[in-house]
Amino acid sequence: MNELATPQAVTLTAASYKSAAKPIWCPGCGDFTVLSAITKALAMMQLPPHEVAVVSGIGCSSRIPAYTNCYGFHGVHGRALAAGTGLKVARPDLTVLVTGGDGDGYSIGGNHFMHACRRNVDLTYIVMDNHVYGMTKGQASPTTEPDWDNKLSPGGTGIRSFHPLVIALASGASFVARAFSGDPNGTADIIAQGIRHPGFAFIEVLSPCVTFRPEQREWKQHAHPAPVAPTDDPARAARRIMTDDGFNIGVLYAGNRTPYPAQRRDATHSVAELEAEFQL
Ligand SMILES: Cc1ncc(C[n+]2csc(CCOP(=O)(O)OP(=O)(O)O)c2C)c(N)n1
Ligand code: SF4
Repeated sequence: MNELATPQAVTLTAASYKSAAKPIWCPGCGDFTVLSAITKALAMMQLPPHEVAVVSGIGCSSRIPAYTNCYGFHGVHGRALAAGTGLKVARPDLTVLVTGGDGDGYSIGGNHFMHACRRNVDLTYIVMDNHVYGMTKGQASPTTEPDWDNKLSPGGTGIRSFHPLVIALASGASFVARAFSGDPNGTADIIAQGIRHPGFAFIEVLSPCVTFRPEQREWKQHAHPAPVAPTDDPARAARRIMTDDGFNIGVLYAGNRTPYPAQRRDATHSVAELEAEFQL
């Protein structure tokens, strides 16, 4: 009698999460290491690719879903959180990562950002912040320094920068962290912590645009581990973040708000019935 072979557990590595598509980012772009950090984090957690969905908007950084072999959704500029939140509420069994840039998330998508923090749906939002619109060739974004002088905004915009970490805290995010793409292992660890944290986890990754902000290559000299352990007190976290040098890397706030209680429900109407209601 033939004995049935015992199924062997397959160990997933970072490579298990990479698709065959070759990234077309500029050589040296920080987004390469953010992609590696995401795949490392998923491997650390041994999450099967078909149980993970990566959702994005539009921008260089928003190309991430195509480079993984998880479920992916490359949507509309600024609407990644709307799609990701809806997906997680409908399919709470999936691990949902939402990825994108500072233009996508804080400019056109700024309203969704605040309300996603407030809703506290259990997903992880990874923003590759390079303080510029990379894909559309170097316009100022909400996180651009007011005195950044370039040919599209000569003399600088003169407009105060948006502070995403404090806005996330004030809006109710339950996990707030800053990472640096130059440290892929540290970034992977922070992403894994964000995935494990119940509720909306916001991870701002400083990710240089070497083409339109070549001076950001110097960020590697400035980035340093946050000198204190994460707090669960949002007021203390806000004070620390408002007064740090912008390069404290690590989990800065890990709170305990109860996440939005997503529950899988069976559809009450078919698509055909819904379409019928809109017939003219
Ligand atoms: C509705 C809409 N408005 C504007 C654009 C043009 N657009 C594409 S990407 C982008 C900004 C990208 O910047 P960011 O999100 O910071 O990503 P990066 O390319 O720097 O990674 C803009 C304005 C668009 N595609 N759709
Ligand atoms: S333009 Fe900037 S953000 Fe876009 S791929 Fe090149 S370096 Fe990266």
